[in-house]
Amino acid sequence: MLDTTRSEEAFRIACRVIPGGVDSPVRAARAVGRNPVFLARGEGAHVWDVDGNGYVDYVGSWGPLICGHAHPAVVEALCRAAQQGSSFGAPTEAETALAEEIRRAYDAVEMVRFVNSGTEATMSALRLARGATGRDYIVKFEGCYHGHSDSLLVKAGSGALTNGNPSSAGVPKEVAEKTLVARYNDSESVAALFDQYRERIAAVIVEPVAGNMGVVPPDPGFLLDLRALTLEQGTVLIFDEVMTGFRVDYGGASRYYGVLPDLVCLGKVIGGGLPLAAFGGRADLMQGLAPLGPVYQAGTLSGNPLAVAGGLATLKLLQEPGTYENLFKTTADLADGLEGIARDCGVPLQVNRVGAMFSAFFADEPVVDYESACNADADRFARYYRAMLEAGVYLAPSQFEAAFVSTAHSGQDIAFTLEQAERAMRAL
Ligand code: KE4
Repeated sequence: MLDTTRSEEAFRIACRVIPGGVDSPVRAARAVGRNPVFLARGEGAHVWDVDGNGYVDYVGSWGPLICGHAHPAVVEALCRAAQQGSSFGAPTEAETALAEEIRRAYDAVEMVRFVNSGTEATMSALRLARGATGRDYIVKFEGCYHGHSDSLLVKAGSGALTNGNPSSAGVPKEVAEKTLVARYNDSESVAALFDQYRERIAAVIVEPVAGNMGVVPPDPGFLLDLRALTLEQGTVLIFDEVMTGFRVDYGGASRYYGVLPDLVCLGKVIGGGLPLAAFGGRADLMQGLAPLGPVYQAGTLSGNPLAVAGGLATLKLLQEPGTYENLFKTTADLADGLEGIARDCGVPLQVNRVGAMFSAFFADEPVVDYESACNADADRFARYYRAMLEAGVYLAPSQFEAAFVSTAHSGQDIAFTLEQAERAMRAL
């Protein structure tokens, strides 16, 4: 039995001063029937909680730590930057360097603006699209999550879905009704909205690989259909690559699937574990931003030197030869291993994987959209989650989240994980 005495005490104290004891709802682990463990340290592919229990980590801070915790090159870059000062609120050459690296990696990106979170990136990209087109309606997809700005907390995934409130309270009706919801992997549902709201839709925003209903890859042709429909209608196509960016390919899902959006939102990996995100794309759109254009967007800590240093160090590591081949092989070995174990144990399991992210759904049928994701057995997942945590494997505490592999995950880590998964599945 895992001794989590100190975590329980820490959680009790936190709950007195932080709502739910957490600064982000998914961390509360309410859907998996236990209190969260409080983490104290991370190194490579491993984390340790305040009771000293060690775990192989597949959350990686929800995606940013693609090179593992406390990578020496990232720590060194952060220390070096910190010694020069933590923030200036003025332009720095490092921001330009990171912007140029993103432009080099992303075929769709001509200009970039840095912000502090994925929420800010998607919120700003939508405002830019509305400003550029003069239109108010936007299209998102059921089960996709793009952060917690008002327009996007409609039929959202991730924690909103996990906690059973995909459409949040507190969003004015007038705002929510401008958000049209289509079905992921269903181009017809998008075409129908375009027919109904002809030339009134400013933007379509999509996770090119859905990660917030669990991992659901795009059907062949789905992204191309969105590209064709939006081009025809003069609608801005926004790829939300906050999760997939630099994770499914160094050029993101955009390069992986060969579809160019008008705008792309990035986050997580590009900050290397510090608060940094970005939106970028066509120069003619991006030049609509203040101080050049009429669309206002700003941020005290945007492009923060420490976060930029973390991002530059991380992207440098990702450019090392063989990095993505190894990441994808490690992910495939784990995903294939889980499928094999489930088959041997007679447990219905669907493992969706793209690049270095995957989800194991306790489901009889393939998970190809929001509806089939919701049919997965969340209770069985909860039992699996608790068994894996007890065994020293740290997973995202929700069936509707992705698991993330890093360059730090070793063959030994994968073997250990599969051993524990077999024990857990035999007891399900
Ligand atoms: P942040 O505002 O949390 O930095 O990013 C929002 C966001 C935007 N777009 C996508 C595709 C995302 O996955 C996210 C955030 N992802 C969640 C995990 N599914 C963050 C974890 C959390 O909410 O605590």
